[in-house]
Amino acid sequence: MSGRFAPAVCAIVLGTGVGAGIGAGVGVAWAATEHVVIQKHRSFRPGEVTVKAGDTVAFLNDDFYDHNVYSETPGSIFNIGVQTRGETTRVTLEQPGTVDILCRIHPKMKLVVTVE
Ligand SMILES: [Cu+2]
Repeated sequence: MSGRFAPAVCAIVLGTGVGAGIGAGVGVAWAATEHVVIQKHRSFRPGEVTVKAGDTVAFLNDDFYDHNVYSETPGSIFNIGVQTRGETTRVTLEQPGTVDILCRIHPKMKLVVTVE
């Protein structure tokens, strides 16, 4: 099919996508994905995650200890502060690249997020 007709095809696909999204209780079909990373036994689980730019990582502290997740990777700098057990904090990563995520309280904790 030539490029001339592509817009009409796109419109049909988008229309279907929105309908499906509403049916599923999601605002839009192409909404960012949420990736859950659990903090357990003083480590991140999983220890490596690959996400798309604009996706959200939800940090859940499921440990007996407080944690303080942060990153000093340029373009993805954040510090979510101290999390007590059961707390979830969400961070949206917009900048493509490799993001090193650490815990201020436990220096051995390390998570690598690849943002595509
Ligand atoms: Cu920690």
